[in-house]
Amino acid sequence: MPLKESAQRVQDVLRAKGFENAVVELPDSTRTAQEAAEAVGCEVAQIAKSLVFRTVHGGQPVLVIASGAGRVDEQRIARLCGEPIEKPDAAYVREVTGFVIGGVPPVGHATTLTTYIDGDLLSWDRLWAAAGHPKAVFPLTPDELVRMTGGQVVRVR
Ligand code: 5CA
Repeated sequence: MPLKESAQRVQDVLRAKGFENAVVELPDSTRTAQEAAEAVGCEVAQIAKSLVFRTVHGGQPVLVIASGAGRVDEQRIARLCGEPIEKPDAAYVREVTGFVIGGVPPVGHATTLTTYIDGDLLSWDRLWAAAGHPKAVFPLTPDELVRMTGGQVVRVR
């Protein structure tokens, strides 16, 4: 089965960056971290979820790649950004990433996003991230996540 166009775009970006991780499309929804974990059979904490924020004053997009388990402390991210942040609407997420919520991947975005990675993700051998579509994901190691995004590993909670 060929991948959906948006999932294929993620696969192409991975390959172009020199990564061999394979995007898989599942019959069930992987829209939320919980659904993704059930669909691939892993712990929710192994899901690398992509949360987009916007800095209030600078209007800059910020990507937080967080473990699917637990909440991100927005105050912590704001401190890292040096200014308050807010949760943008779905249209903004689509605009800056090029993907719909529930499918926002860690790489391959339409614009450059300042990227922070949840340090909790580094304790797993294998993670799963969204791959451009609410039914598409790909497996990766924490090391690959850091290398492919160039993100800064931080404490987010
Ligand atoms: N495919 C799954 C797991 S790989 C996934 O993408 N999960 S996620 O958690 O990374 O993406 C959903 C996130 O989008 C939510 O955690 C939430 O922060 C954000 N979100 C959901 N609804 C909205 C909305 N209406 N506006 C802005 N952000 C939203």
